[in-house]
Amino acid sequence: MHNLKQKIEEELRGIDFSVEKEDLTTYGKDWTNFYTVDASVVLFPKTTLEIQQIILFANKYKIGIVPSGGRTGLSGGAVAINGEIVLSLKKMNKILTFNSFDQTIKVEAGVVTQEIQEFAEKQGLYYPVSFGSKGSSHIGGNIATNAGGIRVVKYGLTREQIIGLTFVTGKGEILHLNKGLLKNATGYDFRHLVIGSEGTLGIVTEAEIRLSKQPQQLNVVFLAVEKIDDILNVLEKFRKDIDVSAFEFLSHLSISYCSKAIEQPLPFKKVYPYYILIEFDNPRNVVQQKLEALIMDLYEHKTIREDLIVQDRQSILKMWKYREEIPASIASFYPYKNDISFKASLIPAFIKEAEQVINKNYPNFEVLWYGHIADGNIHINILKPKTVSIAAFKEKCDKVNKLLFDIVEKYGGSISAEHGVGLVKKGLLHCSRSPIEIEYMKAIKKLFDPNNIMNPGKLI
Ligand code: 2HG
Ligand code: ZN
Repeated sequence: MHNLKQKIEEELRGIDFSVEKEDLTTYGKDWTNFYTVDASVVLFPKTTLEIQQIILFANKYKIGIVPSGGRTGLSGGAVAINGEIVLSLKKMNKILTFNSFDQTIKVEAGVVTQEIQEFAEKQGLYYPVSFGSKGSSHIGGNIATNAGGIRVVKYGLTREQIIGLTFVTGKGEILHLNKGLLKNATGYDFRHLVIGSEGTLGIVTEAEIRLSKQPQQLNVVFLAVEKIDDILNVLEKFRKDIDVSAFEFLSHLSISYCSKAIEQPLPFKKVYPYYILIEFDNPRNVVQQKLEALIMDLYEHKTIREDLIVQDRQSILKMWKYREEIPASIASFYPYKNDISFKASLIPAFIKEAEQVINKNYPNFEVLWYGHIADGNIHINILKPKTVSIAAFKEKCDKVNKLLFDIVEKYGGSISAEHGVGLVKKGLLHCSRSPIEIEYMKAIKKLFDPNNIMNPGKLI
């Protein structure tokens, strides 16, 4: 918009902003590949009232707002491509209150996920939601995408931790949703509508979070297996006896990229097609016998080939690095990402079918398989060969993805388990949601954001 800077200076007086090119490109995008940033201005509000002012301003001039948190998203949900205002939550980064009786905290939306984990730990409590980008991602972004990560199998998604939200709608109204209550049966729960709405209905400015009991003693078991079916067999047997808090799988190619990047030698001397990382938090003396019997049984049935069991904090962190650092280790290869989910029991059947499509269509591309298999979530990353142009690579992957999503649809899966739809999967939303559902989504968006100010062009 012509004269936007001047209008901001006049009408949003006191709110920090920047039109520097470097800031526009930094704050105008997330970790997604393949988009060209085009942002008009970055605003850095410090309060809910300032955010309300910005939303009213955007409505007045019919200009879009892209909310921007830690910018670690992988679906283009926080990319400005049409000259939007970028609203960074970076300066709303305070932990506001801690209630030790209720075991809850209230935070501003720009607090980094890991800070919440560390704060909880200092209070003798636990914030279980975790993933590789926890050191940069903001809780506001986690809420906008209903972030999942590694411990969903035991503790649930971000959704399960949130008991209250302060939210400014796309019309500029300030709502206090659910007010920190555990039980509240008073009709439509807008909190849950806002969680996962990808900034398309308004902006979360504060959140009340329920903390969990600290795990008694973390243990990690690292296993090597030959087949996908073995992974599911291990899961089934483990779950009978032990309350797992994470159950991840990674293919050999995934761990080899990662081990090089983190300069940590591979955990086993021999090479195996797949590895499993299991975390559980029962005290060792309680599960020791069960664990030994279980591992023995798995060897006897040739379900596993090698094992490593670690218990001290340093070794546990080291084991987790093999999994959590995979995305960073391949970031320079323009990975074409897939983040899909199924009922966990259907995963082997899906993988077998998907592998056929992938091997046939990408005979010369490297494909990495990994993910949080116990909660049904698999990540498939296709790496761009150096000799193929970015545009040709994307075009090819987009085509193959349609075939892959047909299989996802056939197995009743989701095209986005945890990264969100954003720009990347918008055109394929119909693979997971029915036309009636999409119509309702559009109608709800209109109700909260009649001028289509909030993250326009994302999700629907
Ligand atoms: C993870 O599980 C993240 O590490 C990123 O969700 C997944 O890189 C990916 O595809
Ligand atoms: Zn993930």
